[in-house]
Amino acid sequence: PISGNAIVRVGPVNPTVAQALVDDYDSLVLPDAGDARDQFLNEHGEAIRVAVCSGKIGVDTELMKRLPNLEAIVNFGVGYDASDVAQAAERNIPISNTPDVLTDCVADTALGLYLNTLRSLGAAERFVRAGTWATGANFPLATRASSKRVGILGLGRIGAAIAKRLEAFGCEIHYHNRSEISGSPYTYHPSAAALAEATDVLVVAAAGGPASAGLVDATVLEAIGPKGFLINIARGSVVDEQALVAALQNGTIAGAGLDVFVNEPHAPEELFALENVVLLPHLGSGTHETRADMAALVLDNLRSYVDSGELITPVS
Ligand code: 8YV
Repeated sequence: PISGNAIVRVGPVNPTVAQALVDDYDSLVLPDAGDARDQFLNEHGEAIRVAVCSGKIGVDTELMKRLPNLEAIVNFGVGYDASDVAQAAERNIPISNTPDVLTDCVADTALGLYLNTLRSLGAAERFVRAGTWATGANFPLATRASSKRVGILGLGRIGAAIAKRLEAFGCEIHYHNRSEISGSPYTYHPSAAALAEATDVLVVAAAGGPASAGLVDATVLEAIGPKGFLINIARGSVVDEQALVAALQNGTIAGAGLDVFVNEPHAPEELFALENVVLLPHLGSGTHETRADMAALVLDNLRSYVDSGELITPVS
């Protein structure tokens, strides 16, 4: 049996999950840093078999090494790139995530960013609030959002839900994945640059982690071009953030809508003064309903693992 001192919470997690870990499991909580963390790991590291974490702070390389008997990682979030996935695979440590339950909300956020960015709705709202409209000034014209050619970088569950929504806006959908999806109604491109070249808006929906790091680089941004836009609801790491800042400052691309950043909760301060970028605080899945569903799925995975040694939604 897996007892409370074999389960550890790593980093902050959803309040419902945190409470259940205490009430139902009497589990341990890893101190954030310093001597306390070190002492904790010396004392409990060997006994820990299950780690519960989130997409923010996972079981990273160093921590995983200090947990020699770790058997499973239960992750809050569909993305689990904060954990050392390669080491977990080597050690046969399964990871569960929270797919499907958040797909609609993240896709809705992508559409919100898409409309906001092309139609400058955030800047337009600031224009009213600042009293500028009342002076008789006209807000500058924006870019049509309907009937665009949109490239989805990462046509997975979330990418497909974004594509479906964009189809209702009359958009023509293109995509790039590592391999072509047979039977997909959308146009495949063999690289991110080719996708950006063929479309007006590039929407990043790829999983984070080493395989996608820096995929949207200066070359891809040039391919998006001065009339094109970038939307990112995936992970900041998929985009070369310094190249993106420069591209927005120089007009290499027309604009961007960003829910995710490399060093969250910090967005690059150079972007704060730019009107051609919409900045959100990583809220893709952030609704009461979806966060409750994610919490329930995390707790179902933990319960199942404790009772039967099987996760319900392991990542492949
Ligand atoms: C979560 C996310 O809020 O699911 C993901 O991958 O990025 C968000 O839905 C985040 O992981 C929780 O920290």
